[in-house]
Amino acid sequence: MANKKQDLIDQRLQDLNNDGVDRRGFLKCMAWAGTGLVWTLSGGVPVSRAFAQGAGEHAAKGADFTFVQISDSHIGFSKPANPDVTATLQTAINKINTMPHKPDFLIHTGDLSQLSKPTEFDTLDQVLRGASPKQTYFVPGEHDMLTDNGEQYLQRYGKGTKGAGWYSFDHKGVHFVGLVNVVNLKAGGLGSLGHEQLEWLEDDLKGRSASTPIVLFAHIPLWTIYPDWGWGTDDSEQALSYVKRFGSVTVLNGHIHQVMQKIEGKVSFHTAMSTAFPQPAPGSAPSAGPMKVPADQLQRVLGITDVNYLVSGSSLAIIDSPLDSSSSPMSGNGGGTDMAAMASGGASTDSATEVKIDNFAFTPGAISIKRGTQVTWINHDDIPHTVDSAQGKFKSAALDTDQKFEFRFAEPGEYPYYCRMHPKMTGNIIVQS
Ligand SMILES: [Cu+2]
Repeated sequence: MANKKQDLIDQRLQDLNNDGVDRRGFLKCMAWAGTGLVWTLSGGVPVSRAFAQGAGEHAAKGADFTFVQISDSHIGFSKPANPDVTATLQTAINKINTMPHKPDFLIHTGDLSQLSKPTEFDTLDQVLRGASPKQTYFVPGEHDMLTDNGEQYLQRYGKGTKGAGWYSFDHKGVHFVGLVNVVNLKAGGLGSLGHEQLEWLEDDLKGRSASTPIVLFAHIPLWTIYPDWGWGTDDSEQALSYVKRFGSVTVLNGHIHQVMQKIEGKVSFHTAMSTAFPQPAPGSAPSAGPMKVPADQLQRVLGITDVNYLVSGSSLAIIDSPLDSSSSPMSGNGGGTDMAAMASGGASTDSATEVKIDNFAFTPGAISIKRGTQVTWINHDDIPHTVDSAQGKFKSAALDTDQKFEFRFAEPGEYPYYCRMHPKMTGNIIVQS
């Protein structure tokens, strides 16, 4: 059975590697691993081509400035998909430090930590202190919002920002906007920017010349990649409507731990690799989550994104570099990937009072219980989840692997709930009278 699933994943990878276009012909290019892409915006016509060795240096030559995006470092994660995420972040920083061109700054697009623990943020800070660019611009991921609704994140990384941590700045003629789409997520929904932030964004962009290059960055993709896994943002259309009049817009996101790109008019969308662990391609596995690859393959599916800006010619090049690019990219060769998320137990005879969290789902998803029953949720995933009442009646802490949450239902009624980190995960409890 595992082989069937493996075959499916391999096939999917192969399809994507072959034509780089998904079934809907929607994506211009999707580089799964070990490949990079140079984009050139020339006279408003975007041209993309796969880049060969050395293209990175070529693109950087003559660039007005460059910066590097890193993402999803998940400091604190220690599961089999990558037992040492601090080491791979360090490798990423080393790679940045030895680039032939020195980036002006770094952008970190969120999930700095795994569980928002002070020690995790401390470790991240310590590694980043060794980076040659001294400035890093951050936006939070849902993993940075745990325990305190992001207060600690704001104290550490959000000084001078608005709301939950959004802000803008200018660099050598380019206007950068950091957006936050991981707070106040609603049951069943996707990432969300919210009314207040959208108002601010509209105001922030107002009055800027249409010739100003714009870079938007946020954790969850600002385009709908795969809604079943929550890979999109509910109100991103509204945000994008404010940048329509600009001649060059670049949108940089993380969250999905793999490279995807799309060009729509003057807007280039791009997601970055993680420095911690890969995730499956959309729909190629039962759920999102850390994907275990053979140890010698890991650094080919982790990486950084080098963005080269030629302001004068309104030209940009985005180059994804895996941490290890020493040999050919990983391909679906049968001996390859192994879904960590699949290693879950099969059907068993649970009592109705226990709900498992497996593969980003509550199982069983809906239960009917007698009043007074205590329900226990247990997280079997390698990723933390929460159990939040949609009506505000109960709310768990972030549950790491094997951690539990219990709640006794004293009153009859219906109790829909969801995971506040992954709002597509929903469940329902019906308490009989
Ligand atoms: Cu979750």
